[in-house]
Amino acid sequence: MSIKVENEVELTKTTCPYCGVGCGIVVSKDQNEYKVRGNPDHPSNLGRICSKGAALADTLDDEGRMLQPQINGMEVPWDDALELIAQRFQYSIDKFGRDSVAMYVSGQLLTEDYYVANKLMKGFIGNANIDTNSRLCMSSVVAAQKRAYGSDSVPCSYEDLERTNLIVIVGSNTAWCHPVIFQRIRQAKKDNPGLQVVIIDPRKTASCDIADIHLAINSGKDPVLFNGLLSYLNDQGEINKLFTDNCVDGLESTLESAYESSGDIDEVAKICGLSKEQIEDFYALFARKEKVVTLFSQGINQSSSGTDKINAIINCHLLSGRIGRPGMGAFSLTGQPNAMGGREVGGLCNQLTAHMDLENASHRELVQQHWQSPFIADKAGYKAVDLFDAILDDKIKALWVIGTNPAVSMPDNNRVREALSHCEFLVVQDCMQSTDTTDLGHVLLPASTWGERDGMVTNSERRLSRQRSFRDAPGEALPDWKVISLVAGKMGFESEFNYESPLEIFKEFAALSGKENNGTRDFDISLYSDLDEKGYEQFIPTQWPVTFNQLNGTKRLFENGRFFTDSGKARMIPVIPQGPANPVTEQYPLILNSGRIRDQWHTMTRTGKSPKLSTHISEAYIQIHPEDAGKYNIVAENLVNVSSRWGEVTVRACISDEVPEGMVFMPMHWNDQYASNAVTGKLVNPDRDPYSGQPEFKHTPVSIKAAKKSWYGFLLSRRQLDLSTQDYWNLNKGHHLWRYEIAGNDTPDNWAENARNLLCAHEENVSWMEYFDPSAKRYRAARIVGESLESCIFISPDQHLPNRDWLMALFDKQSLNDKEKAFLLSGRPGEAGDDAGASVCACFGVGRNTILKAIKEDKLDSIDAIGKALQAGTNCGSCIPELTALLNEKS
Ligand SMILES: Nc1nc2c(c(=O)[nH]1)N[C@H]1C(S)=C(S)[C@@H](COP(=O)(O)OP(=O)(O)OC[C@H]3O[C@@H](n4cnc5c(=O)[nH]c(N)nc54)[C@H](O)[C@@H]3O)O[C@H]1N2
Ligand SMILES: Nc1nc2c(c(=O)[nH]1)N[C@H]1C(S)=C(S)[C@@H](COP(=O)(O)OP(=O)(O)OC[C@H]3O[C@@H](n4cnc5c(=O)[nH]c(N)nc54)[C@H](O)[C@@H]3O)O[C@H]1N2
Ligand code: SF4
Ligand SMILES: [Mo]
Repeated sequence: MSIKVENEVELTKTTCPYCGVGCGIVVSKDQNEYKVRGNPDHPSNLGRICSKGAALADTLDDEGRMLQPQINGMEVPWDDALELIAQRFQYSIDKFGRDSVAMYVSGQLLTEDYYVANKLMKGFIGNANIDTNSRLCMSSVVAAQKRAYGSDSVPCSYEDLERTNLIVIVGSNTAWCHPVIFQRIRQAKKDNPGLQVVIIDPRKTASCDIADIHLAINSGKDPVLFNGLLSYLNDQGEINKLFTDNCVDGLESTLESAYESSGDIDEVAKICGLSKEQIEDFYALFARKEKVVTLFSQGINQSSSGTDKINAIINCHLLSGRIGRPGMGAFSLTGQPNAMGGREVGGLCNQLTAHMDLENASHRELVQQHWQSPFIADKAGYKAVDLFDAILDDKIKALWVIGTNPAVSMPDNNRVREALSHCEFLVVQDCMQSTDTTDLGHVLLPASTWGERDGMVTNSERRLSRQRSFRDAPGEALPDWKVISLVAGKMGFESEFNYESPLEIFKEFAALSGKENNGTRDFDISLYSDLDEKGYEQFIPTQWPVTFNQLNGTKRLFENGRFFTDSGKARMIPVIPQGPANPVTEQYPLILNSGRIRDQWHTMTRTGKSPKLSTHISEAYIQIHPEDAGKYNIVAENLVNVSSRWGEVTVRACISDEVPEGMVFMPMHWNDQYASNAVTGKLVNPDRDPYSGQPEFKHTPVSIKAAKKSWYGFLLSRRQLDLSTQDYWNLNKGHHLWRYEIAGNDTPDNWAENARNLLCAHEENVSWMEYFDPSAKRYRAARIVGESLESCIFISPDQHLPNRDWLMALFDKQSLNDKEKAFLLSGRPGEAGDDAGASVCACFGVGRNTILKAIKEDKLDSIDAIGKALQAGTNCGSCIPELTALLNEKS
């Protein structure tokens, strides 16, 4: 633990556990209350944080944590669980061969955890059947960068965003997914009026708030756009001859294929669904501004041709020499907090540790020697989607899942669930007791998590930072590296895994990175081979490579024009744009695009616990264009059945022209813990990129149909209830309450009895208010205990139900006044002004109606004015795009 005491308050400097921005944060503990703020000294965020970071303290309680190892649902001592895992893994190896066991791990592990897992699998168990959720996220970037640069290197720094004149954001909703980078760009625009921003995304997202140009490109057509740009740059003489002559291979063939495949600007415009003027403006801007950074993320990576798409972008930077200099480069945003660290330790099944190659015999020898291991894997293992297929094919008999929730996050999810259920021996190591994956595990292992664990992470700009613990893990939870090492010990490798601390592991890893390196491999952190306790404790966030020659790390790669290919030159890669693997059909006419929302993290195991974060968007939904809604008879707020060849889910309709006609969008977050049937992955096709194996999460053909229910309703309760028997339910954590949206196929005979059953409200001495209109089939009831609202239920045969916000706010009150009681069952306050509306600013809990009212009555005309009047938007700034939209709405 690293705790400093200042004015009696304990302070810990650590790193946020969410996105790949990797913000430094300071946690303070005053008596028993934790507070979180941005660390002004951390170079990646300079004190800023976003709504998720700001709400981290809400996730620190022990509710829902896994506390004890379990075998088939029975709590057992650690030793029994470890023994069983070692035995069952050994049994599989002996009986079915060493390829019959596997691990599936996560970009949210710390570098030390990740290193130890890889060492165990690739060196001691002796196969490369260890893959990670980074396969779903970063693997196409790895493949594309290796093709272009000879190494998986991200050339840029965040600082380049402040030193550039054009930022092209492709397939990234930066405002919601990398919010602090978005804040840096917004500030950079203020400081440099010459800085322009182009957003390329089929949807109009919150990120468009800072866009000078938004190109709402047709799904998947980005390589056509970038091939067109490549030919345009060449035509305009924007080729950097000095650079391409000396530093680039593959120019001619790449140009040739770009000319052939993309045609003239008219054709590019047609294919991309954009106007000729839009394309010309974008191309001219790129050509004119020498300093260009292209930021990209999952709208590019998660595709059946993601690797090519990334190379199409890199090609433009190589041709124009816009790389290796301040303010320039193709910049991949990493998703998870340690997506980059995972690649450093060789977390993918086709990598070897420290950016070495499985196919390279001398690399294998070097790693094996460093590990003193009996084996070294010499061929790639199963990539994520194949791994679950291999379980169904009975090739994998035992699987150990650590720090990821594949029962929610994998594509073709019904099949993955089938595989998890089919697996003869499934170990799940997680910090939470109930997830869709732990529910299927034979052995469950409690892991410590953020706040309790110590180690290293690397962010999008190659910056290593420390996560530091500041509280004890609950129950018997242990750090991941410890658990893996203990199992290794039980398998007979005690002396090679007898680590005492993460520092010991980190030093071993750092030493390996420098071994016979001499500048031949990009990843080198050998300066840390001798790091001592104090150095590790006081570790200053630093960008790799960091060696005795580069003591302060490295801001930018390729400054000398040398790359890590055999020739030392970068490679341009000819890209022939491919269609999606599964185009839309008559039966499935709409494209399903899926991704993220502002305030939830992945499968919600932690952010779902925070009322602050759960009020922004409270229910699983599908975004549908008004024309499509009309075409398929879907009305706003309807429940919708969404079907694909792979599965079906039921979610709420959100009708919006922010998604283009022909496309629907669904968030990836909801799962069986929070909704009856809303796992987006159940719909997603299993298609993947041929080079990287990364799945196509952004394009699955689907159909939509209104889901007719005989009644709809909602229920608010101070106690968590079990509504799993309802036909439709969606759970959401509010302040002092649980909110359930419900709907049913059959109308109950006796509503009063049914409501009491749902609310578990059978006690006598509570006051029970009820309203029932049998002819209109409307039922409403509230349960008052003492003077405070304990629960309420509202049922209707249609979607005409009162707004939930005012009722939810009543749960904040210790006692209701007479007026509130009188209006309670109408679901509306006596006066309109009393309803704050849906949450917009998560930090200060400011609602939509409050903001709209203040804009109108106090004549607020800017973000600053709203901030001064209501505080909204003044802490993390994540809601600024929505405040802008509200300002525009009133005008
Ligand atoms: N709030 C929040 N932030 C997160 C996460 C989270 O769960 N919640 N997760 C983190 C992780 S692991 C990751 S990987 C990142 C992901 O960060 P992002 O990649 O920014 O997030 P997504 O919402 O998956 O997708 C980005 C955008 O791609 C667009 N898109 C879809 N198809 C296309 C296309 O054909 N072309 C183009 N140009 N765009 C397209 C989508 O409309 C979407 O707006 O976020 C990280 N940050
Ligand atoms: N439809 C759709 N699906 C997607 C995507 C998409 O865009 N659309 N994106 C994909 C991408 S990019 C990603 S990265 C994945 C993410 O998907 P997952 O990795 O499956 O999602 P998480 O919810 O982050 O899962 C992390 C798990 O680790 C647990 N955990 C937290 N801390 C610790 C710890 O310290 N130790 C251990 N052992 N466990 C811990 C959490 O409780 C949780 O169960 O989803 C992918 N799936
Ligand atoms: S941008 Fe937000 S979620 Fe990402 S690291 Fe920073 S505070 Fe955490
Ligand atoms: Mo990701």
